[in-house]
Amino acid sequence: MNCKEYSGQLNAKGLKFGIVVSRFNDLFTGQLLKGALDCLARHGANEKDIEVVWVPGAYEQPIALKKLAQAGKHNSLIALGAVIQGATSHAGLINAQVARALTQISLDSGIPVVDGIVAAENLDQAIERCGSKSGNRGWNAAQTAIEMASLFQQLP
Ligand code: INI
Repeated sequence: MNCKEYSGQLNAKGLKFGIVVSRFNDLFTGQLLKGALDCLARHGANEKDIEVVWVPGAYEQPIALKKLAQAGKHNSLIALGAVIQGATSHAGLINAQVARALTQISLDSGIPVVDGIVAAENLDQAIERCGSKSGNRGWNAAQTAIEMASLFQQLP
């Protein structure tokens, strides 16, 4: 079959990224940001093409991402946060709301929004996902953002 296929490249040169990162649990989100910036740099992104926006917590992520999406300056947006389950159901409520909102912003704006928010049951799980045993979720999110930005440059 001679079909036309589209697939994003892992080359970030010339692509513009917006990163929204939560201050809440910044012991972890700082590591996610470090991982994301490292990934973008290693794939050829230019520092001047990356904007980082700090928000108080995961709950504030959607409104900040929506503002960036409306500006239309970025090829991909990345949400970085760490929601860690505590004694109450607060974390679970935040996770459900925020994940749904990120999807909606992405669909409404047509700009890829990558969910790099770690949802952890406890501190150990958060540690594992923020630069140790299970890698760095920020690095993974940035890689997805590069691939999607590249793919969207190709799609008609
Ligand atoms: N925000 C987080 O980013 N992670 C959490 O684990 C968290 N917990 O568990 O409470 C959290 N709460 C704050 C929330 O995101 C808002 O900033 C706050 O409710 C003000 O709107």
